[in-house]
Amino acid sequence: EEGGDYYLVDQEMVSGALPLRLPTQHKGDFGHVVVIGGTRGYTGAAALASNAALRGGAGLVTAVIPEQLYPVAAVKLTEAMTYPASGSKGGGFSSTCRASIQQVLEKATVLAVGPGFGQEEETAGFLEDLLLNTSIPLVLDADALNILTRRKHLLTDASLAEQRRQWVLTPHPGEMARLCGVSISEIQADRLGYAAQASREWGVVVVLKGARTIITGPEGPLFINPTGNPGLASGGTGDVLAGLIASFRAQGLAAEEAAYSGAFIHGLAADQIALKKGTIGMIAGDLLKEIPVVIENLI
Ligand code: NPW
Ligand code: AMP
Ligand code: MG
Repeated sequence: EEGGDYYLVDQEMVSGALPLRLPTQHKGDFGHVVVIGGTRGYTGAAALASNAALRGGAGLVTAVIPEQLYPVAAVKLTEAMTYPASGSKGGGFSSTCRASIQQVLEKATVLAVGPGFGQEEETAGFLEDLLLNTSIPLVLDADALNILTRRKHLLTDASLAEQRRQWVLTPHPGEMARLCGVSISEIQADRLGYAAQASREWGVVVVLKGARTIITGPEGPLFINPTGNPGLASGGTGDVLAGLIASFRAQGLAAEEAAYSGAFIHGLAADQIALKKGTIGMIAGDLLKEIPVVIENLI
């Protein structure tokens, strides 16, 4: 591996990063995660990310959903708040979205954008408008990453360099292949190399998912997450991870710390479930209830 060492994420690093709760603290002390996603066919992704943010300990969570789908999301989510964004005709996010959600953005500690976000041209316009006009810390996942593939300047323009220091990108190998313009097998053959290069070139924290997730920031070092198992190979588990990383970010962890703590706890939740119920038929929603138990055992 070019450029130096890597470390395994371990329990000590994660427990050292996690916030302790004092007896008098209230929900305002634990950050407000705003999840932006959940288009037609994918409202579950936004719900999973939102609930993961709550299970990770965030004080408040709001899911921003295109207005046509807002009632669906409001039924799915109880503890998380929901907020409609002005939609496009097709039910996706539109170029007028940012103005329509200004009130929510003002309250956000961190944004998690991408789970079930869609990648229509209008949606891409909204994401660009958002990225150009906010300095809020971001977790960018799924469709947000596919849009970045088409609007690469958002990852390379020097004018956004300062904001990008607050971004965590969470690609799976397919998304990483699109972002880097190579095949999935090329990514998998040099996971450490591609993660390091992307992180350095774009000045962001990269979480390259898949068995043995890699986490790295622009200044290094590289971390490898040892937790997790093939029970995670089912729809929605990545959406849970995005919400969990956003949760830790909202509670004051630095981008890199939130990223490796999220990956470690997400995998450990899957490992605990596997001990009790095996890996086959594990679903993303199973992780949600396990996350608080894992955190409790770590701190
Ligand atoms: P293959 O098949 O090997 O060529 P996409 P998506 C590859 C939402 N969801 N190792 C693999 O390629 C998401 O949030 C909503 C190697 C695979 O076929 C997004 O918005 C849900 N390869 C949207 O759906 C639940 C790997 O990538 C391809 C790999 C689309 O996201 C599901 C798939 O990637 C989903 O989360 C690995 N470890 N992992 C809901 N309930 O609402 C992935 N690949 O085409 O980007 O599609 O990830 O399903
Ligand atoms: P996504 O593809 O976005 O839904 O994300 C899938 C999540 O499951 C990521 O956190 C992956 O690291 C994790 N995952 C998938 N397959 C495995 C595996 N075989 N071993 C460990 N983690 C996995
Ligand atoms: Mg995903």
